[in-house]
Amino acid sequence: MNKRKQLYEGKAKIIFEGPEPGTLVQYFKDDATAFNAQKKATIAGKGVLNNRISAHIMTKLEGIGVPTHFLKSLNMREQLVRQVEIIPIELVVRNIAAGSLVKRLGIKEGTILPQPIVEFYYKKDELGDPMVSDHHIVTLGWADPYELEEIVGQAYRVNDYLNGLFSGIGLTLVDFKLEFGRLWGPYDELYIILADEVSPDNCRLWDAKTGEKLDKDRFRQDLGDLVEGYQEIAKRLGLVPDTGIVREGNIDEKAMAGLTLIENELAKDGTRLRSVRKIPPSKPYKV
Ligand code: ADP
Ligand code: AIR
Ligand code: ASP
Repeated sequence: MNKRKQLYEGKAKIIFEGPEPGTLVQYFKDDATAFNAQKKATIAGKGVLNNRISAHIMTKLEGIGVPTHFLKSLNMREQLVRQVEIIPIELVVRNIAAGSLVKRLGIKEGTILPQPIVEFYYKKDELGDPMVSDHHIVTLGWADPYELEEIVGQAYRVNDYLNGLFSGIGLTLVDFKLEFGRLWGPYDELYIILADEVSPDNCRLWDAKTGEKLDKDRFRQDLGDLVEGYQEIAKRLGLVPDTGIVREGNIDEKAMAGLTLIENELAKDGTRLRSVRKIPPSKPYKV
C-alpha cells in the first residue's frame, strides 16, 4: 500500500491526504489533552469511540440538512471527509452553565440557561484560544457577516437536534464546540460546512438522572475512567453492543469492523451535497 501523505498532526487527530482531490482522512488518536495541552494522556480506545460517535452524529446532522464534511467511515480509527478551509473560530453553544462560563462569571454549575448562549473563540493555540466577539471576527477578517450568520444559524439547528437526540437516551447536552469550514463548488460558489468532530471530546454530556459526567471532563477533572464514559454514550446511541467494544484497554477489532460497514450503509443517503445551502460570497476568497 502506498504511504499516505500526512498533512497535519493535531492534539487529538492526524490528517492525511485523501484518495481523491478535495478529500482528507481523519485519523482519531488515543491522545487526550486539556487546558491547552498542559495536561496530556493516552487513553486506549478513545480514538475508536470518538471516530464512531462523530461519524454517527455527522450522518444524522446531514440527514436533517446540516451540511457536514463527513463522507464515509474507513475503519475503526479513520474517516473520509471533505477537505475544507477551516474558519479559525470555535463556536461554543451552552444550554447549562459549566466549565469556563462558571469560572468566568461565577454562575453555579448546572444552572439552566433561559436560552442558549453562543460564544466565539479564536482558534489559536499559541494564544490559548481567546474568547472573541462577532466584531473581532468580522473586523479582523476571520469570517464575513454572511458566513457568521450561516454558522450561528447552523449551530442553533445542531443544538436543537442534539438536545433531542441526547435527551431521548437519558443524556443532558450541557454545551458543545463546533468548527466550520469553507468549500468552493465548481462555479466558485461558497458552501459553509460543519467540520472537525462532534464527540464527547467537545460536548459536555451528563446522565439525565444522576448528573454523572460522561464526557472529557472526566479527564479534565480526574473524575474517573474516560473510556467508560465515552463507551456509555456510544452504547446509548446504539453504536456499540451492550457488552462494549473496549474492555480494559483492549479493542474488539472484529466487532468494530462489522459496525463500520453497517454505518456506511446507513450513511449512503445522507452524505450528498444536495443539502448544502448556497450563500453569496461577499468578496472573492480565492483566486
Ligand atoms: P487541534 O488542531 O486543535 O490540535 P485536532 O487534533 O482535532 O485538533 O486536529 C484536527 C485538525 O484538523 C484541526 O485543526 C481541525 O480544525 C482540522 N480539520 C477538521 N476537519 C477538517 C476538514 N474537513 N478539512 C480541513 N481541516 C479540518
Ligand atoms: N471545547 C472548547 N474548546 C475545546 C473543546 N473541546 C468544548 C468543551 C465544552 C465546550 O466547548 O468540551 O463542551 C465549552 O468549553 P469551556 O471550557 O469553554 O467551558
Ligand atoms: N482540547 C483542548 C486542549 O487540549 C481544550 C480542552 O478540551 O480542554 O487544551
